[in-house]
Amino acid sequence: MIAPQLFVEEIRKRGTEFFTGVPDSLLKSFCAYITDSVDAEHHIIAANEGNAVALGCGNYLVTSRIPLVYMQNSGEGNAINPLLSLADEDVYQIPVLLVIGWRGEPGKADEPQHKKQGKVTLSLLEAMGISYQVLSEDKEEIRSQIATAYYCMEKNLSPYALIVRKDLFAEYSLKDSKQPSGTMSREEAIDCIVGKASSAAIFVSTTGMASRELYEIREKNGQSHERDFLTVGCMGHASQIALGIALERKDRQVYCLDGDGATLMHLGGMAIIGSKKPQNYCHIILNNGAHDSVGGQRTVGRDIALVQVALALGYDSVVRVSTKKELEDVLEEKGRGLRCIEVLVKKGNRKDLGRPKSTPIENKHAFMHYIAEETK
Ligand SMILES: Cc1ncc(C[n+]2csc(CCOP(=O)(O)OP(=O)(O)O)c2C)c(N)n1
Repeated sequence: MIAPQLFVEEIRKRGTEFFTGVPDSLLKSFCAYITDSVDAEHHIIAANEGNAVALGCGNYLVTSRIPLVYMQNSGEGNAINPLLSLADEDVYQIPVLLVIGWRGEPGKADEPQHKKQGKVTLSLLEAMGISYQVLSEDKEEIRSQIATAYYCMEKNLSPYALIVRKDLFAEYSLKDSKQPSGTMSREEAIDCIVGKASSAAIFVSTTGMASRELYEIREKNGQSHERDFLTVGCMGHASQIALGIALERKDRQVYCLDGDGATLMHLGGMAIIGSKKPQNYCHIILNNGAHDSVGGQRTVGRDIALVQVALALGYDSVVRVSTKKELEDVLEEKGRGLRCIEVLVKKGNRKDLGRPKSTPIENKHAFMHYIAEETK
């Protein structure tokens, strides 16, 4: 294992002073260390990985120093466009050091959504013409890998990737791990929403713990999972999956259980929801001010007025709640049209939280079968 301090110091020695990205569980210690050791002007947790590449490029344009952009390999997709049409050596020639967490590395056990991404992580870089190395566990070798990366970036003026395997970084805990305000856990809030919803309501839940919690709540209640679409991958898109469903099935109430990080990742989707105004759509944003599922790194979710954004984008009714009683009361109100309910929740999850026992394909079949039977 490698101390994140050692890695970051080695990078800084080569002139990098700007860090941005979207957190990943494999990069948890690395993210915690830069949060503690880099000032807030020079470490920015971006809304999505494409934004992070662009932000890094902006910094380069005025400093000529190579920025570091970190991400989970799931974020490669978001980053492709700015990597190929901005930073690429055939376009603006901007060197960017990518640090990519390799979930789903072939041969290692992981969730289905990570397995596919893990399989294509390196070949996606190859297709983009981005050179890379998989980081070694040996300190001296890492130093020489970093030296090679900087040599290539400076010579070719193009991005370069360092790939991080599971358990590469030694444990480092964030010094400031303050809890944001909130009385309920995310799981308690979901339990309450499921309890108040009609048995025919459809749920689309976001990436990370929220989907796992929804699954476990159904198990606990002895309910089936067929009304739930668990968005296990594809972070930031649950609200649009729910929109696609809600527009076609106006006879059913559709709840989107979103996270603040996921909402911010593709915030533009809310404008489309607001413009379509599905009256059967309830957008619930479980706001813990953090990317809780991958280590609790801060989002700006608690610094901005998400419900005011929803209102400005055309939602009919918006409300922010922080207690179970407030949440129960708003869920009981009827006839509110397109709604956005922001629920302030605490960070953290149950330590013994399980994972769905059925596969995404089984879930999809059960969901589609249930909806089709209902229409008959
Ligand atoms: C495109 C992409 N980037 C990053 C990730 C890694 N990831 C999974 S869940 C998560 C955090 C989600 O945060 P939020 O929506 O606020 O929900 P919370 O975990 O706080 O409940 C992240 C960053 C991912 N799955 N996909």
